[in-house]
Amino acid sequence: MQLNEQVFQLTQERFGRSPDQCDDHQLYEALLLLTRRMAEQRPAPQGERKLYYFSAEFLVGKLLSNQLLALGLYQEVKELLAGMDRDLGVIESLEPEPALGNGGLGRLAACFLDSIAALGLPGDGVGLNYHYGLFRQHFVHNKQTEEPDTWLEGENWLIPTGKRFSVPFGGFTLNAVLYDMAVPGAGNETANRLHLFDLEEPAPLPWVGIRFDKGDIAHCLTSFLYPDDSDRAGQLLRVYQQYFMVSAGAQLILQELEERGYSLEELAERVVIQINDTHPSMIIPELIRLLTQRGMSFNQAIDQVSRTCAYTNHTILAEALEKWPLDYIQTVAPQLVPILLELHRRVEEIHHDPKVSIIDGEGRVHMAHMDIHYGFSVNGVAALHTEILKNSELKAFCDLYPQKFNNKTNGVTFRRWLEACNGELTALIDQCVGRDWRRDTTKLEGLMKFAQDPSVLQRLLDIKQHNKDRLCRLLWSEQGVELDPQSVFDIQIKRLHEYKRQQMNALYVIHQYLEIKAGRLPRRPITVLFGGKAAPAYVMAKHIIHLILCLQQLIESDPQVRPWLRLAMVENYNVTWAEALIPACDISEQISLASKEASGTGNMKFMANGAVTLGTMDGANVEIAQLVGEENIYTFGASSDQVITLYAEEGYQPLSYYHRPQVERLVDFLVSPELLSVGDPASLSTLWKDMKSKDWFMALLDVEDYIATKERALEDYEDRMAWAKKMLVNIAKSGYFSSDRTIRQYNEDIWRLK
Ligand code: 26Q
Repeated sequence: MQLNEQVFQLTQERFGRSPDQCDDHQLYEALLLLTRRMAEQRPAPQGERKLYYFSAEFLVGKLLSNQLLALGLYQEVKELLAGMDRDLGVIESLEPEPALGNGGLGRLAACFLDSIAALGLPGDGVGLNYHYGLFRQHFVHNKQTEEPDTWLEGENWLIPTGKRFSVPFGGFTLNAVLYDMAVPGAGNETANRLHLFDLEEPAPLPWVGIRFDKGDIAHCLTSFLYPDDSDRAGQLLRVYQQYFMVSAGAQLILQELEERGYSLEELAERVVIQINDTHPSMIIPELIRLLTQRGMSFNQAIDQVSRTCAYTNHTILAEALEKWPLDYIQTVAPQLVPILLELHRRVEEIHHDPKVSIIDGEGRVHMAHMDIHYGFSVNGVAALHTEILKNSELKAFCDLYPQKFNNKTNGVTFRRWLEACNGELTALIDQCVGRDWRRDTTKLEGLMKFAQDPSVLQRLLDIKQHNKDRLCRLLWSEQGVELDPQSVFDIQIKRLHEYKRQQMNALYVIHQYLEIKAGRLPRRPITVLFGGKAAPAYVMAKHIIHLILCLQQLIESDPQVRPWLRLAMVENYNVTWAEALIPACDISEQISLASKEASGTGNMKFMANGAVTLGTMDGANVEIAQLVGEENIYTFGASSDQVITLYAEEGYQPLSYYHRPQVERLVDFLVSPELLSVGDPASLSTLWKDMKSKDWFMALLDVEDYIATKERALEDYEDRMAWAKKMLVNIAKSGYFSSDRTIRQYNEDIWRLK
């Protein structure tokens, strides 16, 4: 049946009317149902080995366009709608964004699923179906508030599978109900699955905001991603979530193994499990438990599991490395305790170094240590990050198992992060180098031929302007924020974290504010945009949001400053906002303290969309700098070696930097009468004191270099043709950062699927 006939039939059946009589919501629903069914009907890719990608987060973003593109229906649907005077963009804007992730780790998992499917590899995701996501962010009195994100209302992308697995907790048992999202491969006829487990009887909305009964596991386990873990109940809930995900996932794997006609002894040959950070690490003892329960010897089970599991590390921040007290596991999944003790004992027997122990002297289980001992691969997510893991953070392990360590520099899917979000740039690229870059993104290098071509350079500038205009309209209609599209757009969008140093960017804004107040105007108006959520219990990150929002209010209400400097923080930053912000960006802020940002992936998306990076030599910025050359990136700040030495010698003293005259007045502005008049004095002064006395992520160390470098970038921006050339080089060299490349490397070195 033709597509238009199918749509007709659907709307008739469901709404009793023809498509052109439907409102946008009805058309959205009809397209969702049609697309979901077509994706669901695609066969899975075949192979002798199958990958299961376990992750606490899958930040998939809106799916309608994505699925239509992958199914090859995008153009047809667009034209069908246009024929009825309707716009696919408007219809898709009605889709709620699935709230199944927080930041880079979750978005990476989504890009990986997209690439795995596009490469036709058999690989499914495994995670949880959070009913209210992380939270929906609002700003009230210049502070973040949190509300449940009710993305599941109405029709959605979940396909009920009818599969159920029973998960035994200490003292009670719950059924895990399986829902799937189809992941159709772009350019082929197959589809993988994202498996999301849920409770049988999930709770209705929480009482107030995001507060709920954390002890009511049977109804609240899948309510939120990363529930507040500032108390014991919250920490236990996270362990319950993790065990629920891996126990049900492990049972699914063994069921599918059997259905494919293989024996348990073939597990390692037929299955590979990628553990995305340590949240799914309990899959190791759980699989050992299930295998021994089915009659395999303990030694054999360990051997199978160790040859099946591979671990990806995404952080070196000590506080983000999970260590769960053994008594939590005793409460949540007591059946794992003897297994963990035995895994630990075997390590102790051979290695006498407490640095590599699984269970430490305080009875805490180091999840990453277990993964490294009982997995066959450990990878970092950018070259520098992997080197730091090998040479310092995990050196003791690397000495034991050098062959396990490998690097897989992150990547992003260009189908979403260029083709879908930046149609005009895509069309220009097609004109310049043809369409083949979709298959092999390194073909974007063909753009280098046009580095001196004024008409191509001018078109790059025009497209950027067009995207800035579009963003301005959206910010105005959605959030009532009015911006100047002729200004320079300087954008920092990412999770709120001290190491990412949004506070250092705020100090730049203060610098620029004071300059304008003193009558020294910038060459062109500057717009600084922020977006990001602070974890509900992360107090310092909330103080930083408060600072940014206070600065926004101060600047907005100052007629002397407002024409020259604007600041806006996007409310409830998410994938959908990123898709509008990234194509509109001139300067991409990637300013983490060197050594702390494992990779970053936003940096790659910005680059592919013609933004120029202003960044430290951290994470994948290092690789970006190598690729584009120093004239096409603005780097500054202490090197990772210097930072690592400073920490080791406890040699950083913020006060000595604070007392520099240029720095002191910026920091003191936090408690100036101007800012105190719009903000909460307690919050501002806490941040002010912390910056002077602790400044754990060394914003004051780099702030002067940062300001000077940003000023240089803004100066260079005025030579529009020279700047356009930098944009072109960035786009041309971005092909390396395609997640298709990353996935090919995972497959060649770790998964070996075909
Ligand atoms: C830790 C302890 C207890 C509970 C939760 C957590 C926790 C939660 C979320 C730890 C880490 C995360 C998220 C991490 C994350 O998003 N990491 C990012 O991963 C990206 C993909 O590799 C990298 O590009 C980023 O550099 C890295 O910050």
